[in-house]
Amino acid sequence: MEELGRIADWIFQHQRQAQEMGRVTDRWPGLTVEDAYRIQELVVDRMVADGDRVVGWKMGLTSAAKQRSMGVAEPIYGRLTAAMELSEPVLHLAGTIHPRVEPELAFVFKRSLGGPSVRPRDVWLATECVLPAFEIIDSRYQNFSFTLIDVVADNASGCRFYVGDQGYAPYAARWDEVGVVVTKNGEVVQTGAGAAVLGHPVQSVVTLVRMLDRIGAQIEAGMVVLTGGITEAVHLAAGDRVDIGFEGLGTIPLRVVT
Ligand code: OOG
Ligand code: MG
Repeated sequence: MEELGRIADWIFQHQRQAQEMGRVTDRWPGLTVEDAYRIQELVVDRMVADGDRVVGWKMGLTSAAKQRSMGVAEPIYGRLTAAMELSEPVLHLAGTIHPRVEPELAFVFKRSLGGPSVRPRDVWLATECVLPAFEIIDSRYQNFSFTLIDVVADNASGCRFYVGDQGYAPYAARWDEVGVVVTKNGEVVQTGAGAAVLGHPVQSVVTLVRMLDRIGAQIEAGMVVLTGGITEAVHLAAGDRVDIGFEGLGTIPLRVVT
């Protein structure tokens, strides 16, 4: 639909210029969730036309705590591109609006994975490794405030992500039992465990694959999937030092600079 393309243009401009915007659902009432995912796809098409490349998927709102705090009652997915990936754990605030960081577990795939009836063991067979990671979310909506349709259209608040250097075999840990401690400027600000993500992060991948199947998409070999924030997102400001510790799997030190 032509209208969806116009909405995508509008969101794309705000994302590119890191500019806050009003809710899509206020400006264009009557959009469905399916429309919102289509808009998201069209926005990412524009990034790709600009020279970017899709490298994976992200799941969001996979924990009860996050659903409650954002006022959205179901998991969502978004698209990850090459330009979003940080090569070192340093966030430059230029090009962001009001960024927050979330500890996440990333899955990297050696084989494609799709279909309506994927099970956890199909996920493990297709997984090359699991890695500690973080995501920087930065909703383009004023006050980080949105409905399900708004946040889906805005690529699930995707902004940047970083995947640690050390990957672990799928069976190297009980991913639901991995504890996470987030320290900001020396103070513990969040704690959690892998189980916060739909009971077990593998369930997040299962859910993603089922959602993708509805639009005829899948996880491709070589892709990365962020399974969803393990704790509430932590606000970031210039000069912050945030240590994201994954029990027994190392700590990622994030620095925030202007
Ligand atoms: C939506 C994106 C949430 C996660 O991991 O839960 C997300 C938002 O809270 O802005 O990426
Ligand atoms: Mg996230």
